[in-house]
Amino acid sequence: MFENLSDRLHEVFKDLRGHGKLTEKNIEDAMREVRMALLEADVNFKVVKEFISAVSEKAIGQEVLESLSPGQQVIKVVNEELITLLGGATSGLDLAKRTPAIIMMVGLQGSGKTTSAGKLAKLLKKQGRKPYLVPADIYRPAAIEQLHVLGRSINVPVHPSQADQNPVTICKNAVVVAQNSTH
Ligand SMILES: Nc1nc2c(ncn2[C@@H]2O[C@H](COP(=O)(O)OP(=O)(O)O)[C@@H](O)[C@H]2O)c(=O)[nH]1
Ligand SMILES: [Mg+2]
Repeated sequence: MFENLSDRLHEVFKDLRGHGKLTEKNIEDAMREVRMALLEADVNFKVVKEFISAVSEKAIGQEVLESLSPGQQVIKVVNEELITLLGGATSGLDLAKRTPAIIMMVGLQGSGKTTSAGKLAKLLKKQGRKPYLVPADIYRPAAIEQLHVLGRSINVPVHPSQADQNPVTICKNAVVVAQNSTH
């Protein structure tokens, strides 16, 4: 998202070389681009509205730092506000307690569980762990197949769940498979 935003802001500020203050007009143009980038990333419109007003308030009248272009400076403010919005502190996954460590993804249909499971598996694999993906959504058509496709693309094994099985049974069986696996 930041790369996309950088390009957009570069366009907005390309005529504004050198230093000076960020003006209301610059900010307004930049905020239009920020708003579009956030909405395109599926951020809730109310959150976007509050976010834009917080960033505008912070950015208007700021001296442009010697080392930054006005566009970069706005990106900096946006970045700082995004960190505030998402919560400044992050904590890692606590996977050390038991083997296999189990992560259950819970959420409404279409909220991004399968996609996030794939991303997590890829990350954990990179960290030297041995993820095992377990599709347990027997309701959404092709949800199981979707995880298999993802698993193949990141080279992570996927449990052979069947849509006519009970999700609890699927998960219990999968834990046993993971316990006995040497992959
Ligand atoms: N823009 C965006 N789309 C996403 C993200 N995560 C998932 N999606 C898309 O949202 C749709 C539903 O995601 P999926 O992982 O299948 O959701 P699930 O039903 O909870 O498993 C798919 O079209 C995904 O490509 C994300 O972080 N950003
Ligand atoms: Mg899914």
